[in-house]
Amino acid sequence: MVSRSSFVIVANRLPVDRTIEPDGTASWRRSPGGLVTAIAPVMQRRKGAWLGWAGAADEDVEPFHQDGMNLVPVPLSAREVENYYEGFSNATLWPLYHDVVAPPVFHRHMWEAYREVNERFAAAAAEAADEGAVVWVQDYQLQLVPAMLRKLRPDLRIGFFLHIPFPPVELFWRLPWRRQLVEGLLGADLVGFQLPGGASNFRRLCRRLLGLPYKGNEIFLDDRIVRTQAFPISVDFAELDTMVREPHIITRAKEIRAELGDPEHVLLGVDRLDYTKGIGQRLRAFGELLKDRRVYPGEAVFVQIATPSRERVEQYRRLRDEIERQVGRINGEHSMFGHQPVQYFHQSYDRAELAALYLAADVMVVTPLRDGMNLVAKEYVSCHHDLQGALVLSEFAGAADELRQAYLVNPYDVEGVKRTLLAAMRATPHELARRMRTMRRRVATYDVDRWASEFLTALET
Ligand code: ADQ
Repeated sequence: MVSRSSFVIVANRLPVDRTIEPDGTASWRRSPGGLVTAIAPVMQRRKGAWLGWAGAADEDVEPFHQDGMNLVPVPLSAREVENYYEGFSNATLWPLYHDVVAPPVFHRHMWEAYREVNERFAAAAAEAADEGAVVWVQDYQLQLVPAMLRKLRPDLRIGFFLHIPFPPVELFWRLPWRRQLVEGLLGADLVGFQLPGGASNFRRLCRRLLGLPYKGNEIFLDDRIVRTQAFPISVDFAELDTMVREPHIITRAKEIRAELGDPEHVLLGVDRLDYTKGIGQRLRAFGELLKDRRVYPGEAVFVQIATPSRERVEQYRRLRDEIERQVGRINGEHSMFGHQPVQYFHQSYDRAELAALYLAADVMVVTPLRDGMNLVAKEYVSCHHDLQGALVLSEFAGAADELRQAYLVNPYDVEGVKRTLLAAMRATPHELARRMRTMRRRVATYDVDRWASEFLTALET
């Protein structure tokens, strides 16, 4: 029996990863990432509970305490991981919500698994929440939970936040289970999106699909009102800003540049290896600049960090092969002894190493074909109190709404990306400082704490 909490987070994953110590014992470590950092203080204050999958299939883990949070594991079988997580969440919803940049699959057995797992999360949340508690459901894997939970526990205050884009009606319409998903979300009192455009797509959809009237941010159901609103997520600005001033990070950034052969320009990409991130597009532009002799090998190095991601999904395996072939081709054509123009790493890094990389990079290249927000862009800005460094940012990333002073690009326009990369490499320190100063003001003000507190204030009033 779990003790009941007045504040409950429901997310696909728990905010901890299991690590195996050298002596073979297992322990839990808090996962890196803004969501946990932002929510942890609220959790500690309110004796909160966090429900989510612990990360291993076919395993029952008892609820446990970590960093002042009650963690409640929700089990998944290997089949459910395959059909609910890799299947319906990542092979149906993910591509559909990202402009169908890859074709989504529509399979009934995956939908069934999605529905069943959502039921399980809703039942677990109903069990963990105290009378009148606030429950905050996260992201596209759990869109049915709000309505399922309301049915079990009408006394709760339910919020939902979607971390990825909400697509236009014309794309969403393809989904055979469109009605169930929309009704699932409407179980919440407040549905949050990254951008106002996502919120208005959702309201239009509710009118077209269910004939529901709306006015401003509010959708009118028979017996209640659902609020829809944008809450652009952000990063822990202060943490990064402090970190990059530490001597060991500064030294590490210098080391990285030296290890790369002290080129004039270090360009950097940091992404999960995902087909929405436009990694191929940016490499192609850089490769062509070398080929056209507008950039000389030795003058610039492109460091691409690609975190392993969803490796059991077919499209991701193919993407990895494509990117690695592309890197091989560019390096094959343009390397010199002791110098490779593209340095590619299919690895994860800790926060300190990432901060040193951001600090070392002259040009941060963020070119998703579609992205809910993109935290990497905001992390880079947080790391440049020196007011140097250029951010090249896709118009299709949510972050472009706020970071208007970035070098904005259309990632589908290769010539445009090439021109913009050159402009970013050749900008004067004065120009860089002008842009960076404004972007930093924005991220410092709207940091991840503000995101969480604005959402919760809106949910509770
Ligand atoms: P993601 O698609 O995962 O997030 P992003 O917002 O860029 O994309 O966040 C990635 C995070 O992982 C960043 O904090 C980054 O530092 C970290 N990371 C990336 N590569 C890493 C590596 N090699 N080693 C260690 N850490 C690495 C989804 C949505 C986004 C939305 C976020 C938050 O797709 O649009 O911004 O959720 O809502």
